[in-house]
Amino acid sequence: RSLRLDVVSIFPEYLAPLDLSLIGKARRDGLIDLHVHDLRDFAHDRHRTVDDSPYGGGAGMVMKPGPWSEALGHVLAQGSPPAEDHQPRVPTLIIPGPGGEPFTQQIARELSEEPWLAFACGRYEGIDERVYEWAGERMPVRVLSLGDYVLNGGEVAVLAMVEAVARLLPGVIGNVESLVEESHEDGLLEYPVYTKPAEWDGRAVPDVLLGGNHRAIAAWRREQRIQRTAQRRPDLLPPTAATSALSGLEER
Ligand code: 6GU
Repeated sequence: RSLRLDVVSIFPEYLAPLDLSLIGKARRDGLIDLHVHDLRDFAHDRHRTVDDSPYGGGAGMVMKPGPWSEALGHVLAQGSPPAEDHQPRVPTLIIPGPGGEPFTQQIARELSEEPWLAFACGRYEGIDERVYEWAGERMPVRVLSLGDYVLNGGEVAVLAMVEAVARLLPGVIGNVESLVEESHEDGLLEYPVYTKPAEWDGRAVPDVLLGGNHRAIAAWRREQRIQRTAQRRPDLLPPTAATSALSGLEER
């Protein structure tokens, strides 16, 4: 089974990195079937116009609905071959945007279990709201944000989301163990890692890691994960009483 991906953008070249590295290998191995579409191919005027000024005034330009419905209609039509049972198959449409639901590891997991994902990359001040309605009447739609900052368009977000999803597909990452012992898979950040030499620049690798006491190493790593999460991402931890108990810090 392979994951079909369709991406619609006015900058299809922005998606070129998906030819590289692990994702490129997954495509060559047939695990990912990626199709990038140029939104301007679905604008039929001389200048291939995809944007216009906002009704009601305001800064910037808004993406016109017509090219979007044509592009998404094209994706729907030439998408997946008809299923055995003749049930119409549709992609889940992801629209990246800073106003979306936060994209998390859990969402990456959910998306990695679907057969077909489409991505609509907005630019400018956004896409005409009626496109969300039109698409929502035809396929599941999720508006997803990478975080609380603003990018110029959805393309970089699609690169991040496709990478997060693709590496969860069976066969994309050789070492399956490296997938479970990771930040955000179990709610704690990762422990610090070290390699040779045992002393470098006057800095020693923590003794416990050189000792070969696997119980002690596991306990040290767990403590490091809790400390690190408390310091950098306190929002990920349960309320403090529970945390102190977890960490063995409670007063006796
Ligand atoms: Cl998903 N898109 C855009 N345009 N900006 C963002 C974002 C997405 N996530 C954070 N900022």
